[in-house]
Amino acid sequence: MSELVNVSDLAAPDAAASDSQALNDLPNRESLEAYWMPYTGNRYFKENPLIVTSAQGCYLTTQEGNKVFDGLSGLWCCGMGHGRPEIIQAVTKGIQTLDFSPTFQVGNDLAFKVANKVKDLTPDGLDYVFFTNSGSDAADTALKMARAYWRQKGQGTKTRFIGRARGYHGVNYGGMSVGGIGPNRKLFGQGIEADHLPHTCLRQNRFSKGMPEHGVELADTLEDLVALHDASNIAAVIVEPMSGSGGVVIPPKGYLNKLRAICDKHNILLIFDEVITGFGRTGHAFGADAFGVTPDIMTLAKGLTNGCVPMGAVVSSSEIYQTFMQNAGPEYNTEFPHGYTYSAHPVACAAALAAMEVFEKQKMTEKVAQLSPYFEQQIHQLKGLKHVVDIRNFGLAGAIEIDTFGNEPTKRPFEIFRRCWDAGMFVRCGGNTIQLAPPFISTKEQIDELFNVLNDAINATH
Ligand code: PXG
Ligand code: PLP
Repeated sequence: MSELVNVSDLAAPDAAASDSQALNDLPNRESLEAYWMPYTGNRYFKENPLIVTSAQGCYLTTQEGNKVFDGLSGLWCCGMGHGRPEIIQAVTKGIQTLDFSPTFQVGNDLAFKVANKVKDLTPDGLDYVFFTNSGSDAADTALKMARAYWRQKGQGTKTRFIGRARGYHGVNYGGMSVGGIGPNRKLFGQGIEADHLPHTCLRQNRFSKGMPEHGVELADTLEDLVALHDASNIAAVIVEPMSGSGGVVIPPKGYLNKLRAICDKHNILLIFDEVITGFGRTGHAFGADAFGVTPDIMTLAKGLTNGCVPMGAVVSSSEIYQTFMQNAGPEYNTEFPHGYTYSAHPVACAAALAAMEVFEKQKMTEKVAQLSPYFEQQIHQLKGLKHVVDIRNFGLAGAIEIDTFGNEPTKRPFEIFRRCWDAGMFVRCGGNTIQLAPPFISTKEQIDELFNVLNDAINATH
């Protein structure tokens, strides 16, 4: 927090005043009813609400005035900490200058700057940037881009997608279909044509530090799917270089290189969903840099604006962009009939430009690279605690897999999450795991506190 300058003249009218206001205004049960909360057990929540009213640096402040360390950087999105003055200033100025401008057939000046900056930061070969509102929109945009690309190449039968078990690509129909987390799909009926590679959480990889040794051969299952469907029917493989929501699943050594090679051999596009791995989380700018493999298409969101304004992006190779340009007829024709009202929203662009500037100037990747060995050492101290069946980590991301209670895999993680919150620590429960992604600006003392609280919470859980 020490590096943050005073924001009293920029930040929300008066954070202290709004906190005391909130204290006088604790919600009653009825006032919580109308909000149908996302990915939440609404019935439990509304009887036991957790409500945040402000945030600064690494801490959230609750309605009751308690400080909670943000051990997941929001939802993996505020790696650089909350309330960054440079970003607040840019957003404030941005909205005063241009609140909205038409997005189709007209561009706003900041959009071009953001695109150029994203192009500069992402690996060579990823050169064209299409904007979306979220990671889910980015995933669906990438899938549509892949199908349309092949169609324009005269290979319109290449429509199938291959995702991976435990993968998460957001909640829209395309992303849901290629995703591999059962509970996210089973209520929603027919999706789009997709198969799934197996995940790489092998028993012999348990308690690996960083990239696991075993499992490179699991990439060969892609050959089996190619044999089943034929490459002439497959548009793309989509994976997170490192799965986040699926429980921080780190690619085995050599695995992503092998996926890349098999995709090249069969003329299948490779899409990396970098919504979580983008912008520093791995100790490199992108997962592609961390693991040394470049995809044909990359999706981004979250860290693009440090979470403060919704925005996503799809970054494509020149070959893909040029294929659209060459096949659309007269120059005034739309080449990609796709886009959102809020694609490249000027306020989001202002946030993204400022966030990327902070990301570079404050050397965020170096901060992560410096802190992650300590994070690794501390997270593995939890080995041996009751209920702990696996611990995985990479960069400033980690997961602790918790033994299933009867046939209720999510029960203990949920209990641990609530216990941690009460002790001033936000950790995420997802499936049978506790997930951690502390802010890049965390101190070693804060990491210690995170694991002390977690240690006690796990011990106290039945
Ligand atoms: N792809 C990946 C890899 C993601 O992690 C999305 C797409 C969807 O992004 P939007 O912006 O539509 O949510 C995500 C989002 C968690 C958690 O606790 C993870 C996400 C979202 C909410 C919670 O693991 N990931
Ligand atoms: N539904 C209707 C009726 C619309 O008019 C639009 C956009 O014009 C949409 C959905 C899509 O909204 P968005 O562009 O914000 O994704």
